[in-house]
Amino acid sequence: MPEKEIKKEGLLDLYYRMVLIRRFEERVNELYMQGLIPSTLHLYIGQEAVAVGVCADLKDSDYLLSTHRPHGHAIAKGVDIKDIMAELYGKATGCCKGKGGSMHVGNMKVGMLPAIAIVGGNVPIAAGCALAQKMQKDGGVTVCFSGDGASNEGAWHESLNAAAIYDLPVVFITENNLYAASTPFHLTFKIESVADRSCAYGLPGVVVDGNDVLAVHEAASKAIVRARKGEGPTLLECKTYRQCGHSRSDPRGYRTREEEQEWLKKDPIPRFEVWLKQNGKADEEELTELREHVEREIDAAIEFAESSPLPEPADVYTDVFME
Ligand SMILES: Cc1ncc(C[n+]2csc(CCOP(=O)(O)OP(=O)(O)O)c2C)c(N)n1
Ligand SMILES: [Mg+2]
Repeated sequence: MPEKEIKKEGLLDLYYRMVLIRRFEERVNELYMQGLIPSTLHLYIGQEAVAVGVCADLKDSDYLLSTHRPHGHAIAKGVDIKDIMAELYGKATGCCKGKGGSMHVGNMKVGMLPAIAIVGGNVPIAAGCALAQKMQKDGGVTVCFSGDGASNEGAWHESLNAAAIYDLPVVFITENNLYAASTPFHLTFKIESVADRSCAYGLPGVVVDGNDVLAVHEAASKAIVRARKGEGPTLLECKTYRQCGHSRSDPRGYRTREEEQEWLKKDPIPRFEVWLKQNGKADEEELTELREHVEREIDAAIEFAESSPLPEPADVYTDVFME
């Protein structure tokens, strides 16, 4: 693993955030299976190193655009897990007052636009946010997460081209988890990497091991610095794997159990744990303490969501249409 100069506290924070995302989703999945959470879920389990590595250097004033798989992005950007949990329960205290649900979590106070579930639909909006930041000269950066599948949408190409010609302060992150729902990467791409497309639009294309949080962090930091300096956008492709099905009730017949086992060996969390210990950055006691802290935080979030009220019927049209 490459090591960007990160102090011990920062390294432990990377670990803590990845575990928080993982355990949040595992607990949410249990609640969903018990019928306590309505709607649907797209779990981010296995991809945590991408969100955490990218967001570590962002400020609340920087923007983040997310997808139908947004819990990890939201937690990494600093959206309070109580607000996310309440949103998943459809409660009035949720980050979208219970009207968005899983696929639209976000909070502008920490720079996360409510997530957009139209595949590729967030990418032009990211370019627009970055154009605003450039015009306002506020030094802000936009990061935009999308999947391998999204990079076959026309809007993705138009947005990268526009961002490149205007040198916009945006980092496009492709989370290549090898599948777009049930469609494998190799059936929809004649090239090895999505990042190879960057040369068509004149921006740097970088490929990184998306299950290595330090590698992601190092690559994302460089792209963010470049964007802040006014040098333009970067396309950062993180090669990763979603460990669960695409969404609820996915029997995963389009991939083999052997392939899944191979990727489990590269699970970003145990991998980073080993690195932390081998490099004398943390011992088992410290990591256990962090994990216990995470459980308590999630317990509190569930309690908050369960004890919160549902939205009032009279508020059904509030915040829905532009006044
Ligand atoms: C424009 C559009 N087409 C289809 C869908 C249905 N859909 C939701 S997620 C998804 C797959 C997206 O794959 P990818 O971009 O690789 O993201 P991943 O699910 O792997 O995170 C599809 C087809 C949608 N939401 N929007
Ligand atoms: Mg995908």
